[in-house]
Amino acid sequence: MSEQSAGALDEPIRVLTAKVGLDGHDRGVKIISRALRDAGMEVIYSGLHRTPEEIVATAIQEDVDVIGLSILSGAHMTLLPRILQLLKEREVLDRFIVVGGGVIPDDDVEVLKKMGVSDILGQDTAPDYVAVRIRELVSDRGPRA
Ligand code: B12
Repeated sequence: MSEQSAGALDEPIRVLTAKVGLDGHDRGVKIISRALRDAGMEVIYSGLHRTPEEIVATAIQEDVDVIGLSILSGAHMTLLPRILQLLKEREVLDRFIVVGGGVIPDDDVEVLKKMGVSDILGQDTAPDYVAVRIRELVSDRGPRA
């Protein structure tokens, strides 16, 4: 997608769904990817075992609106901050909405939100609600600069 069209709110929302590290739990991310696609979004699924560097490079290259990380390994307090740090280093933190899902304790959710993760939708979240929430976050952001 060109930089021009990425700014318009009537363009389909582009989402990178991703698995980072050794986490092999891919049922949730596949369900969410399908639900977002069914809701009219353009979804790129990273596949398993990506590095934070690969996720950031793919997000930039694919010009997505949302980076959606699915983490059930317990490594969320390492991986999510690392991704935020890489986005910051590349001066693109403001360009992306970062959301998470998986097995993430409530206390950690609060800390991660303070660090810059827009929302975390964990176990038992209805897939349809994930699509609604992502639409809401993109709409709150407004057209891209
Ligand atoms: C099924 C399962 C497995 C399957 C995975 C099959 C697969 N291909 O996915 C198998 C048997 C392979 C497995 C293996 C292991 N597992 Co396991 N597994 C589970 C289990 C029982 C269910 C996970 C699941 O599929 N849930 C159903 C899906 C639909 O839910 P979900 O992924 O949470 O997704 C939902 C939300 O989180 C959210 N969501 C998910 N992703 C995203 C992304 C975005 C962007 C958004 C917005 C939302 C979102 O939306 C989804 C819909 O509601 C959980 C326990 C549990 N209750 O979660 C343990 C669990 C995740 N496993 C665990 C462990 C420890 C392991 C093993 C290390 C065990 C071992 N010693 O071998 C291995 C690791 C394997 C690996 N390489 O990673 C632990 C993790 C502990 C932790 N995080 O601290 C858990 C929590 C069990 C426990 N209570 O101890 N596991």
